Amino acid sequence: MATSPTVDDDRLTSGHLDRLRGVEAPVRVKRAEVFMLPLSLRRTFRSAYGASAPVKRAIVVRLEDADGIAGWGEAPVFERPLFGVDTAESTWSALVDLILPIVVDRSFSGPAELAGSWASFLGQHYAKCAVESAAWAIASERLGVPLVSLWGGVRERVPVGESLPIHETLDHLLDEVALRVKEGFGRIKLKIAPGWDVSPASAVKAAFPQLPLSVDGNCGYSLDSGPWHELDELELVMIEQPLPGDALVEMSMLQERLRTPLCLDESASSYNVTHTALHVKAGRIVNIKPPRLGGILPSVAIHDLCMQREIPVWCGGMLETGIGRGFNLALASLPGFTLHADMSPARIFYAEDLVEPTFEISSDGCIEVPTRAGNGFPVVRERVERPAMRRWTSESAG
Ligand code: OSB
Ligand code: MG
Repeated sequence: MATSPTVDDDRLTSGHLDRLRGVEAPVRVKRAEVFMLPLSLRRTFRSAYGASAPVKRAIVVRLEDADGIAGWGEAPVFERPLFGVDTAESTWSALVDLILPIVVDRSFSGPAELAGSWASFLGQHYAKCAVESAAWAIASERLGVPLVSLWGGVRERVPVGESLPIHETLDHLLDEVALRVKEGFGRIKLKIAPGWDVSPASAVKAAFPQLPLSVDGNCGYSLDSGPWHELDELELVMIEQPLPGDALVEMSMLQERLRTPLCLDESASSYNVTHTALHVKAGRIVNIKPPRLGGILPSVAIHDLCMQREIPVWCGGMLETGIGRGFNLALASLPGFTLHADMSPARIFYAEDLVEPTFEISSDGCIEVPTRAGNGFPVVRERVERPAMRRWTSESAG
C-alpha cells in the first residue's frame, strides 16, 4: 500500500489518485454474480426529465475472490437514457457480455489494475462503477482497512443535504422542506423545470432565509429560455446543470452572466470532459458521482484536479441503496468535498434498504463515514437474491 501522507501533504499535492493506484491487495475473481431486482419507489421522483418510473430496476454485482472474500457494488442505473446514455438493459449486457468476462479468473495486484482491464472501453459507466466498487470492497476487507483510510479520507462525518423532486403544490413542498430541516438536512436542493423554478425557490427562500438552498435544472433549459436574472437574485448556493450536458460553451456564457456558481453534473461525464469544462469556465462547482463517471478512480482524479484548481466539489447521488451510498460516503470523506452531499437515507425512497444496519442522519445534519472494512454497510444477500428478476453467475456463463 502507498505510504500514508499526512493531511497537509494531501492538501498540497491532492495526490489521492496516486494513493488509490498504489493500493496493493491481490485479487483473483473466482466468481461473479449479477442481480437485477425491482426497487419500488415510495414516491414519484419528478425532475426536468419527467416522472421517474414507479419501479427502479437496480443492478447489483457480487465478486468473490479465490480466498472467499466477497465485495458488492451497485449500478444505480435508470430505465431510460435521460440522465445519461446507459439503461438497465445496456448495463446488464455490459456487465455480463463485456466487463465481467475479462475480469473473472484473472489475477490483479489491486483494484486499479482490475479497473485497467476495461480502460479502453468507452462508456458503460454504471457497469464499470459497480465492478470497480466491488473490487474496492474486497481490497478493503483483505487489508482490514476501511475505505475511508484506504483512500485518504479526512472526515469522519459527512454533512448532507436533501434533493427534493418537483412537488404538486408549493404548500406540499414547504411542508417537506420543514420536515427535512427538522431531520437535520443542512442544505436543500430543489429540482426545477420550466414552470417550477422561481416560485418554489423564492417560497423556500422566504420561509427559510438562512437555509443553504440550491436548484438543479437537469438540462431542462437553454441559454435564452431560463429565468436567470430572477434565480441569480436568490443567493442560491449553486445552480446545478441548467443546460444540456454537452453545451459547455453555453454553460460558460451563462456562468459569465451570473454571480451564482453553476455546478456541473451531467456535463461532468468523464475526467477529460470535466477538465475541458473547467478550462472553458462552464461552472465553478463540480458534483462528483462515481456511477456517472465510471468508478471511484475517475471520481478521485476529478477530486484531485478540482483541489488543485480550488474548485469545490460535493458528492451527488443516483438514488442508490446503502450499497452505493457506502462508497459515496467514503469518497465524500476526501478533503476536497467541502459542500453538502446528496445522501438521503434509503428510507426516503425505498421501503427497505439492501443493507443492515443502514445509515441515518444525525440531528446536526451529518452521516457517519463507515469504519467497517469491506462494504461500508453489511449487504443482506437475501434482500438482493429473493426479489431478483434476473440473475447471472460467471460459472454458468460459457
Ligand atoms: O441530478 O442529481 C441529480 C437523482 C437521480 C438522477 C439525478 C439526480 C438525482 C438526485 C437525487 O438529485 C440525489 C440522491 O440520490 O439523493
Ligand atoms: Mg443533478
